Amino acid sequence: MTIKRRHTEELPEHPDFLWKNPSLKKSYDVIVIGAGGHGLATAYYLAKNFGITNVAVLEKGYLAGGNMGRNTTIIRSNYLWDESAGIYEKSLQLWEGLEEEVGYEMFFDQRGVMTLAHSVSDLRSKQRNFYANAVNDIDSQWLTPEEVKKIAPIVNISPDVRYPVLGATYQARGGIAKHDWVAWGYAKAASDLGVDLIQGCEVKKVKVENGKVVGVDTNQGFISANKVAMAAAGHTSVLSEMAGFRVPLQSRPLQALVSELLEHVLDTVIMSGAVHVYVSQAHKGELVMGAGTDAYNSYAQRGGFHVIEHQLASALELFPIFSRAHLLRTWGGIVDIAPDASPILGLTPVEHLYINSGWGTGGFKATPGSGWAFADTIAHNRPHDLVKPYSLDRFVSGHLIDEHGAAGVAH
Ligand code: FAD
Ligand code: PYC
Repeated sequence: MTIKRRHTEELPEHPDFLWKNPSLKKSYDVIVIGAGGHGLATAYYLAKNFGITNVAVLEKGYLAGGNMGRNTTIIRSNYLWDESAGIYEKSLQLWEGLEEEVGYEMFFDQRGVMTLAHSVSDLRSKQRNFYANAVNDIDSQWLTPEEVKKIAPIVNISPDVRYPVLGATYQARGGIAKHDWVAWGYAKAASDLGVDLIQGCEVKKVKVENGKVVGVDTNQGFISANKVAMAAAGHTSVLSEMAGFRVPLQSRPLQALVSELLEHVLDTVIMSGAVHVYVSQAHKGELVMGAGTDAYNSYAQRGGFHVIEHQLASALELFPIFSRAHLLRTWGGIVDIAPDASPILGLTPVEHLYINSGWGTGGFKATPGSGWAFADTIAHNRPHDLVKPYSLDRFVSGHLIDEHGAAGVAH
């Protein structure tokens, strides 16, 4: 097999409605901070499922300019613990009907996700995951190296490499979607239902009176609200401090890259924690790859080039064919990571202020499920059952949900 450059038609440009800021009102029922996937999905489900349409989504930059437009779009629900199975599987089920529901193309493509095992301990931990998925009715298969090769002929399954392929889990319902289109789909649907999407509006202070949120100070002045929902991945600790409490989150750079456009060589998604790479081939033909987080905290939305270099060197061992591919661009996003690598969701110590954070390296796949369950939590002012395990209290009670092993990416 050889790798060949591809010349393809460009996808259409950004839809027009994205550039039209509606005028900001003085008061809203709900303000959502952050127009990433989670904020937009939350606003959409508030309007759609609960008829709450006096909602503003405030975004300091532009819509989906944060992690939502920077991720590698891997979707799956094959996590280890029951709590994770609950929310990620709900999310995957929503993905399965989402384009039809919101009436917008998102290029959702269930091409399967395979996670490789390279050592005896790796193999045991992946098999543990595989059995846990079976117990939770999450579809998953165990693949031998030969079966890996059959699905993805470009994988090197030689036993003579540093990290030989010993087996893999495979979730056939997993896959990818086009992240910016997902954001635009949710944005358009929310906007059509009456939600105001305000770009260039930075929240500078969360205003609290007598223990209850009353609104936010922004670069466009004070806006009052009955309820405020934080969906500002990477910046949740900053917002929480504005409201007077602290959260156990670290903000870390996570990088990814794409190659030039290539003819099709890969029909599935492949992840390898040990080799430190995950890869899929986008619809247009770029190879989309990422690695683990950089080792320091930052808000700079970029990372160290040595991380990318290391990642590509490792990738070549698994995919020798990539040695002919050219790098087109690299970028970074800032993800917020909790000590157990699971999200923090639900109520906060401030009345009517809600938190949606800590999705770390894995929140794209959770976009529909998170928005759906968060909207329900906000509408009823109590955590939805899927949200309950992810409360801030778990760092006091000790009921952690350690998903480091299933994160797919080193934290
Ligand atoms: P964001 O898009 O970051 O939205 C938060 C928004 O809040 C931003 O737009 C920001 O500008 C805004 N904001 C912050 N502070 C303020 C303020 N004070 N006022 C107003 N607005 C504010 N997940 C997966 O499931 N699969 C993957 O393959 C995957 N790959 C990834 C690869 C990379 C390189 C990165 C960076 C992330 C990846 N993720 C992946 C993780 C996923 O992207 C995130 O967990 C998820 O996008 C976070 O939720 P969000 O979309 O709402 O965040
Ligand atoms: O959570 O599956 C994941 C993932 C892959 C790459 C980054 N996150």
